Amino acid sequence: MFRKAIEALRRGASRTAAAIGGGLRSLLHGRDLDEALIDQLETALVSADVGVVIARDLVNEVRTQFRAGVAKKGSDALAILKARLKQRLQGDDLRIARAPSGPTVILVVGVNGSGKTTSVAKIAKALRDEGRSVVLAAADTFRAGAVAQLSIWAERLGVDIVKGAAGADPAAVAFDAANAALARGADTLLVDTAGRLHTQDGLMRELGKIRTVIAKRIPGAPHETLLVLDATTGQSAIAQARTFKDVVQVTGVFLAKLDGTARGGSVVAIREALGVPVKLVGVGETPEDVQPFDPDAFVDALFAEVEKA
Ligand SMILES: Nc1nc2c(ncn2[C@@H]2O[C@H](COP(=O)(O)OP(=O)(O)O)[C@@H](O)[C@H]2O)c(=O)[nH]1
Ligand SMILES: [Mg+2]
Repeated sequence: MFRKAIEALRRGASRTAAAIGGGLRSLLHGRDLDEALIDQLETALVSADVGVVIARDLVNEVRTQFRAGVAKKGSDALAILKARLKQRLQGDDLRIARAPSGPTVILVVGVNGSGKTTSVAKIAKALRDEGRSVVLAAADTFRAGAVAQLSIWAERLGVDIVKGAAGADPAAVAFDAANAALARGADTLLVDTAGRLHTQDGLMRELGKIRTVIAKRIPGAPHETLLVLDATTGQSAIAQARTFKDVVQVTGVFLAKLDGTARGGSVVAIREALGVPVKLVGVGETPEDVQPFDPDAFVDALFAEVEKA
């Protein structure tokens, strides 16, 4: 699932890269390393929302190697940072889970406006382009217009959709959609849900109910629960992630709107805070604008501006 396109990932990370680059390029190029420079590195990482503790940890390694006389130049510092960052993001299985047989169910959750419905459309398109049959479940019956929004995507993409009336029980819609996916022998069922505010207990319970009814029809479902986070909200996205993780078993993060932020370092912080990796990133508003998350390419992209001569 999903072709790797490093160029699009670079484009998505370009604002963050510009911010980091603007701050660091002049500092690191051809300069000898000193303590003040190392402090500035730490500040740059914090402003990119890598997180204070992680930034300190990353930079401590630079400091240690500087004091030991191993790291001498700005470029040495950069090499250490990149290697450490890549190391931190390594070792996760970033594939989207698949059912061993029958439809794969992907449940998409997150707060209002984070980018859930758009992300559902993106995943649907990627699957459809692979020749897989997709059914969408419009289980966001809470917000007026949400069903219509997903219907428009379904029509444009030429995929099936199951929807209930406005205000219908979302779990009932999910149940009907699971049945439809089974009856049609669909490859994947994508369930769009309402923008649950993590403070609203009732809405969180509703999410639990959706999971239960789907699992009743399709054993092992949902196979993947993607939490959609809005990258532009930085640290508050991490707070949301923690709460969602307590309530539903999140198996991966879809980090939307990476293209719209200079705080793309939050990928690292999210990984750390949740123990769940970013699997997909959104890099624009059209259904094509989705990328599998590639840790090495991402770290290279973050520092691409610093390395420019
Ligand atoms: N720039 C950009 N905008 C996005 C991305 N994903 C979603 N959006 C926009 O974010 C807004 C909210 O998206 P929507 O899917 O309706 O969020 P939902 O409430 O969680 O379903 C819309 O205007 C989308 O076009 C992305 O990756 N990049
Ligand atoms: Mg929506």
